[in-house]
Amino acid sequence: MSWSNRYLPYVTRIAGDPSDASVLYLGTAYSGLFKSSDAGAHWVDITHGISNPYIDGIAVDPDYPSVLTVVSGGGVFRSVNGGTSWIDLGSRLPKTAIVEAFARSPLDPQRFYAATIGTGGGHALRVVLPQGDANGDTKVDVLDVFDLINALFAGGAAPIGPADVNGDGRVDVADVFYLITYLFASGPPPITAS
Ligand SMILES: [Ca+2]
Ligand SMILES: [Ca+2]
Repeated sequence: MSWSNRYLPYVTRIAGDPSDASVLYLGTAYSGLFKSSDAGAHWVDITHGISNPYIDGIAVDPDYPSVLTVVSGGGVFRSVNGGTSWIDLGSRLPKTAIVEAFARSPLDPQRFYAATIGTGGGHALRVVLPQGDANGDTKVDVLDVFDLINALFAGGAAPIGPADVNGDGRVDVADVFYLITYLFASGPPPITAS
């Protein structure tokens, strides 16, 4: 959707991609979430998959800018592909909380802080990714094998999620084999390094 010469929805949040100044995200009250890839000249509705169009908070991951975590009236949602698709992480905040600010911890990629009114004070949320979830979409499946191979051998970005599936402290080709064996040959499940 382009809204030039149209009614501008009530904007609740705006966020930018720290690695690309032309990429912007805009949250609105009741009209959903929009993305611009040309510094605001055009906007695309990327709400599909977010169950409530009232956008309370947007956190663009400072280390992985294609990872978005969004709070809407329907709960917390995560995208690992810049808003193309969304994973419902469930409602992790008190129902009465109204989020005023939402950000990822600078130290822990899986921890988020929400400042709220309505229940007072702030809340910490933790998005726990299972071991082996290399692409950070909260599931362990063949997409993680592709993500790992891409990162290790095809110049792709480092895995978003915990990719040391054999628990030896390194992410390398042994993890690819371990994950394939687990997924397709009844091998042992990913090991969480202690
Ligand atoms: Ca995954
Ligand atoms: Ca390993």
